[in-house]
Amino acid sequence: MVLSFGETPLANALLSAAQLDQPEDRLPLDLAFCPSCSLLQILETVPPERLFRHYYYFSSFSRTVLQQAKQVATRMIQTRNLGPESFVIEIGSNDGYLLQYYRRRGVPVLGVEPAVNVASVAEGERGVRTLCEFFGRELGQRLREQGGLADVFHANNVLAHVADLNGAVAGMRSVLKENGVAVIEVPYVKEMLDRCEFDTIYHEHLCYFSLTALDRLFVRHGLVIENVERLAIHGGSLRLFVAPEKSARRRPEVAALLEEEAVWGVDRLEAYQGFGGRVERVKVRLGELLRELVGQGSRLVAYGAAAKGATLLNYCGIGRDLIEFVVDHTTHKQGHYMPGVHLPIYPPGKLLETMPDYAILLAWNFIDEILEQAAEYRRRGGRFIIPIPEPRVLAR
Ligand code: JHZ
Repeated sequence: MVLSFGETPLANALLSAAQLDQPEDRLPLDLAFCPSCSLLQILETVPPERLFRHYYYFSSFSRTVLQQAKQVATRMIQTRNLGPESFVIEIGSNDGYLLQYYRRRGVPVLGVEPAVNVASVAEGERGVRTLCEFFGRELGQRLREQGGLADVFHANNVLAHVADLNGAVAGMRSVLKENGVAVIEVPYVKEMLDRCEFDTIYHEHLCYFSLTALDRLFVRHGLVIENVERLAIHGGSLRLFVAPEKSARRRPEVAALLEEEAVWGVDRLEAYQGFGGRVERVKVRLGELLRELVGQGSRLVAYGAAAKGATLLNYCGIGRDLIEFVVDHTTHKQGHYMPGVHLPIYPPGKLLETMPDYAILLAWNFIDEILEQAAEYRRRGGRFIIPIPEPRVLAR
């Protein structure tokens, strides 16, 4: 065991006003390390049907996410010479934020997205053909039998959510062409530890990946990590290029990062043990800072009704006694309440209407984009608090 958050509500289980006085489920959230596969993981598996059939997270609400999606699609189309004869699959394809860029260039696509409300936006608003199902061994096999083999297979921020990881990777192997490539993005565990990004831990995220753990996973299914890139998105991610064993050529970058991980002790418990203490210190310091500001008569709110915000607010005990509301520009989240702490979610315009003194940036991973949007709030004297890795008030 590395860290225990006790019992917490589900991070994306936003509440309607009518649900506020109904009992809310709280489930254990404990982080543990497995020395035999060197995987950091939580111990509770919430049934995926419950987490993902109706979802509040729409990838297209971030400009950064869209820019990155467009770049990677353009790059894959160019480097792989993709055209009308090619085929691209994405699992966890959300609202079609990525596949739309292939589709616009005439490359046939298929999204797989279990959230009914999100898949319907992909189909209806972006014309992205989407299977509203969970991807796994069986669906991979079925697509293969139907002849739907992929030149490119994307899985962005989805592996951590999958309970049957081996099933999903076996399914991926089934649908990949022999010369196809899977492009996989995952938040990087090393960055989570180094930058104390403890709030990215919640029930949806079952695993926190190192390259070492992923390498062991793919090898088991006849797949090889050919290349790895570091991305800044979501607090620091890895982008892997994975290919079937026979066609794969491993680049030196992979061996170099595996070596780096061996040096920091990726497969030893000691590399993870100090994390719990550092997380506890953030909780204490953030609580002290907020109480001090409120004690001085300041008014506080939060920016970004992110899932990670739910972990942070609930774990740190930041509720209505300290902050007034949360703003978020996702229209689907507005009018709802954050789980556990029951803070109401409003559109960002509420910042200028009410001019609170401080806004805690819960979506710290989009700091540049959000500061740009909130330029007027800052110009009028509003200030941001960045909670991690060390709680601090941002300079004006
Ligand atoms: P954001 C999500 O986590 C969900 P979350 C998921 N579980 C996952 O794996 C990770 O991403 C990687 C809002 N916002 O992306 C939009 C603004 O209001 O950090 C979002 O509600 N204004 C699949 O939920 C929230 O902030 C803005 O300008 O922790 C950001 O949520 C921008 C850019 C965002 O992820």
